[in-house]
Amino acid sequence: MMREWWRDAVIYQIYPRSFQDSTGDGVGDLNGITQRLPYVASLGVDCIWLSPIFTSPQADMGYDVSDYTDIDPLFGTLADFDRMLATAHELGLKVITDQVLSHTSDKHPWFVESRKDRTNPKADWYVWADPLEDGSPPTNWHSHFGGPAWEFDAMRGQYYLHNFLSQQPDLNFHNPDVVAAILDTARFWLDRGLDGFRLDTVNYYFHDKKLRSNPPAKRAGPQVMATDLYGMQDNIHNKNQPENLAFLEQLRSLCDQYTDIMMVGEVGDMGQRSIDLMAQYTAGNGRLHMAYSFAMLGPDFSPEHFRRCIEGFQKGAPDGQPSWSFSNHDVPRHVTRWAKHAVSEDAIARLSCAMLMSFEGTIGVYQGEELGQTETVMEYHELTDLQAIRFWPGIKGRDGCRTPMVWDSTAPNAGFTTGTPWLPVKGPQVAHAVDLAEASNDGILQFYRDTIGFRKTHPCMTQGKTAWIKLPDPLLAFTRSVDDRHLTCVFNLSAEPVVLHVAGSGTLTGPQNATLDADTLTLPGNGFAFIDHADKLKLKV
Ligand code: TEU
Repeated sequence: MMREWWRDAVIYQIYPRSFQDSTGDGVGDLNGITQRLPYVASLGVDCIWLSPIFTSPQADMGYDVSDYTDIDPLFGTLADFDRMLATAHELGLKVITDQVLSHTSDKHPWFVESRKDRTNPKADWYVWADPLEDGSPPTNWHSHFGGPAWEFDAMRGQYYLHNFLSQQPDLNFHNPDVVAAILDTARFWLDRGLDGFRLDTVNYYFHDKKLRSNPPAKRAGPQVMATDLYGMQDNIHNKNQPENLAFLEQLRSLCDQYTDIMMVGEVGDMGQRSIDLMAQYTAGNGRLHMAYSFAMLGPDFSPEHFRRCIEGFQKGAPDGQPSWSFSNHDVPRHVTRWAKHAVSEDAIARLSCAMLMSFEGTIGVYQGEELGQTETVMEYHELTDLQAIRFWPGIKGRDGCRTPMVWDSTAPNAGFTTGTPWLPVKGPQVAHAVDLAEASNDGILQFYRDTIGFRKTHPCMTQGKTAWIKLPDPLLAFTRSVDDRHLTCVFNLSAEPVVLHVAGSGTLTGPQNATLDADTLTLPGNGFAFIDHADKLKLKV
């Protein structure tokens, strides 16, 4: 069988609101994306993932959909979408969209009808339940964005479930009509020529039909973005239900009626459980093709952590495919997040790129990451993310990683818009603008291009099996091998230089910043090395 395209892919995430505005309304759009696709292709990536572009009141920036089969006027029209898709395909880029199926917007006509009374045709399309005797919500479930996961609706005299914002009511997947309607929306996009889906909150589709309350957390886990109560309970009844898997099998069969479609699911959970779930959701060949992990989106930058993520997944799902990212639209950008381990922003940007591209699995790059972009410092009055507004200043929210792409340091708003940008464009970010990066042949942008190119041309970087090399902190090292070709990858996760002893013969290859002198490998702070070798190679500190 031909190796599937997505296995070796680098997927570039575009956050459409912030990529390129073509109308001057301050919000990015599809025509803006189309205009910038040659830049995206120039990075050497294989696929773009578009955060939601569907009709939406934008309470959660498009993750609250009110029409699954149309484009929000903010972003353009279906014709603009078709043009964008055709242009991407001409450039050799696949396109996947973010499908937010677990919940809709409270403005979706399905919900508008559902909330009217208890007998309308959509009455059972959402998760409605009576108040307890004392008027309190039916279960103790917490919303991921804080507070109870239930909102009382006076019109029906009942509560509805929302695992996220109250503007995002959860669909009732136990209802076969809902499942059929959702499958229809997927068919709509596949018929238009889309290459696959990034499935938002893929483990939240079903809830416990018996509406059992969650037990208290055994141990309050480290949350990437802890909200007030969410980590306090073991969220076993509002998500991760076995029925999720059966639904994914249905969606997969639909996708399999088309050619080369890929489903990557965002498995929202923390710690080891997220790794176990990723394994479950990709097991066999009939569910997700790939699981998108949160595991590397947190503060942990220890070699042990990266090893546990990758090894844990491989043990749990030997045939499954993980998708690793260091940044996305929900977490602080990694150059800022991992700053305390950095020699400089530049050095940590290079080290993390070298590491990420060498991991076994599919790789995700978030727009701006290829410029070494940093988190934007936000003022309270500039916030748009409802989660941030609610929890400020304890949680700084997600606006700081969503500020506009910076294209041209000499243009107003760095060339993102001629109008007023929906989030501010600030000096520290403009310092990373594309025009400045393009003017230098050894900046971060060129480094991403080179490293992605290296990954593409060195079979060990994509297809190599990973064998771990035990070295003390702060070193992360492994060898990736295809037949008798070996590539040893060594990373120094600290700001202090490290000297290693090498037994065996090898040569440095790919992007370089270390020296290999006879049997001595010297890594600067945040240094890395790729060593090609035919025979065994031993590393010792
Ligand atoms: O995120 C799901 C999710 O679980 C995140 O809230 C994540 O846990 C958090 O941001 C970091 O721990 C997806 C989307 O990526 C996010 O933008 C949406 O707000 C959310 O779903 C609801 O649709």
